Amino acid sequence: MDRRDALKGLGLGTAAGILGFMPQDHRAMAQTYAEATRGLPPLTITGVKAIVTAPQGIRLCVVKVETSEPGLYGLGCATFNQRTLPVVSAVDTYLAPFAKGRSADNIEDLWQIAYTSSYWRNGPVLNNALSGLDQALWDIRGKRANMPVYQLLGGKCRFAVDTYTHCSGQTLTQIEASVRSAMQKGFRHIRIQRGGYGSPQLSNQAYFKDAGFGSASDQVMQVQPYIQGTIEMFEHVRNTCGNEIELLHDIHERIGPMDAIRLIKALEPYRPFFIEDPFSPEDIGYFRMLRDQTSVPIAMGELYNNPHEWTGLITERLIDFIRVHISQVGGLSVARKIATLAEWFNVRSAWHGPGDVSPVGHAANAHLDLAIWNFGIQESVNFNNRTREVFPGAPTMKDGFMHINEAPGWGVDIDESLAAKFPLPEHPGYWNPVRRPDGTAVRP
Ligand code: GCO
Ligand code: MG
Repeated sequence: MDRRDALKGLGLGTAAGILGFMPQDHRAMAQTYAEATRGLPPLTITGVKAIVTAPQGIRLCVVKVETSEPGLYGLGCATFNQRTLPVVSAVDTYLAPFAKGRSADNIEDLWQIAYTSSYWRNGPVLNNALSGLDQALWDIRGKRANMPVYQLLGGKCRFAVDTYTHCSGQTLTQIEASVRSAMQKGFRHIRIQRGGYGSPQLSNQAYFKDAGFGSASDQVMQVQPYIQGTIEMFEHVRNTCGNEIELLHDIHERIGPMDAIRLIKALEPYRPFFIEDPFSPEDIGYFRMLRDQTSVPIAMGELYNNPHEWTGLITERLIDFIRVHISQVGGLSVARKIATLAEWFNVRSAWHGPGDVSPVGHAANAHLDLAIWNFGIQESVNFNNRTREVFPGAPTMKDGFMHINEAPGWGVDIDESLAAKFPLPEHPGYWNPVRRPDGTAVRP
């Protein structure tokens, strides 16, 4: 036998050995696993659908996942207020047939294969659809285990979720009154804004309108009046409401990076709890420059969809609060990984929690808030009665703390027939254009 035959023989022998070992023993091991888990009958997904409703005029989207166990279903938030209908299509036309018949037990596996089922990924529409499926599976898992989801994540690190509320006004006196009212309600953290984002009411040079550029409904926003007005606002609130209250502010990416750095440095004497969205996601490269120039804590993330947007900011310690919108990053399964990564760099949570998150999504925020050590602060909820009737068990507020409904899963349900009574508004939900005096579009 020559050398080549010998090697071939060895190779074939080895291959046969491996193959011979694998199928038989591997199948035997799988059989053992199935026997070991026989107590829990395998649960399969039998239905996935998007439910849209607008009890507060904001477009909410929730995904309902039904299972092979009669009556056992889960809910997940998939709310993308500005593009709701593409999310509905992503759920009903694509995710539903993909997920039906698959195991409802293996959440991470289903998340991973659904994530790549579109090949192109990490965008807002598909991430929201994925979040709806993911959060619904966590809801089901909690109901099956007869535990609130935070218990599945390791139990509580705090008795309730501390929150911040929004205060704003057109004038300093109005803002002060709003802050005093919030303090009386027990809030210890207050976001202060002078009018809308970028204080457009302080702008008066809408030259583009005189020139017939853009649309009459486009809003003008000048940089310096906003910067000066914000500094005045912090000074006034500190002078009138004291130094104990924690003050937050959202720049909402309305000014250029160097203007944002200048503003934040000017606010340092007023001790902001955090300044949010100093830059657009496209200007992520400025965070290091900001970090080198000020100790003001920074929050960023509500506009993020792609892991490359948050990973570096966390691992390079360039922000203090990670503020992703959990359904925009793909659901609880992603947010808990972000929280775990962030803990090692002492970056704390401040999940996005505005009106355009469903009560299911707010519950997911709160369950994760309860279970992680590196909790920072949570944007508070402000549901009207209609919303609470559509979503029984929605989180509640008391003395500035958010409380969840201590029930299996998220503790939030949906009354589908009532939800149908609050259809989406006709208007598609565009974010209206904001322009500089010369008409240049401002990133909102
Ligand atoms: C916040 C956000 C919101 C967003 C809104 C966009 O900090 O809560 O900036 O106000 O503007 O969620 O739809
Ligand atoms: Mg914001």
